[in-house]
Amino acid sequence: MSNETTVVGRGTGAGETHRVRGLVNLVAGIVIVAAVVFGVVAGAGAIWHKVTGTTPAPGATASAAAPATASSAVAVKLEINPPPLGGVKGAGGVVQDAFVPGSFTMTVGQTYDITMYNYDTQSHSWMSPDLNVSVVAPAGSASSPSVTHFTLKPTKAGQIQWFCALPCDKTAMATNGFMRGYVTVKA
Ligand SMILES: [Cu+2]
Repeated sequence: MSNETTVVGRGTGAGETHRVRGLVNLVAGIVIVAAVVFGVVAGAGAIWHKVTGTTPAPGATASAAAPATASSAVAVKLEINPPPLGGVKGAGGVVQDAFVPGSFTMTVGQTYDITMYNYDTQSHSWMSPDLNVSVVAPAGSASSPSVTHFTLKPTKAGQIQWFCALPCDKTAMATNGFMRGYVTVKA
């Protein structure tokens, strides 16, 4: 008895399920077709974008070849607490931690090969987010400075701040020309 009721119930349910399933299949079919069409269009768009993005214009090829014959990197010597003072005299004649030079003039597009000598017995760093540089100068000594190389290439003109990002001489860290300063980049 309970079996028969179950069969009737199942039959009715099967009919409804069939209609619903038909609708689901129709919707699914539309979604799949739409997805395929969209995928093909998007794929073609991506390929087109890639091709146009990597195809150099005749003018671009000519200008890209120019830097190869341009002047090479300019060497810059950067010293931290150089002898004989072991720093630079600040306010009141007190010798403060300092990078020498503390300010620079550079040119857009020129590469600078910087050699940093640290005569201090603690580390410092030369950091400038706008120049995309963050370099640590490990501790050295007055007789044997640590030597660190890095390059930078300014991409835009302006007054750009640099600073030592490691905790050191508080006054120097707050004073331009000591543990912070500016790079004047000319076009
Ligand atoms: Cu410092």
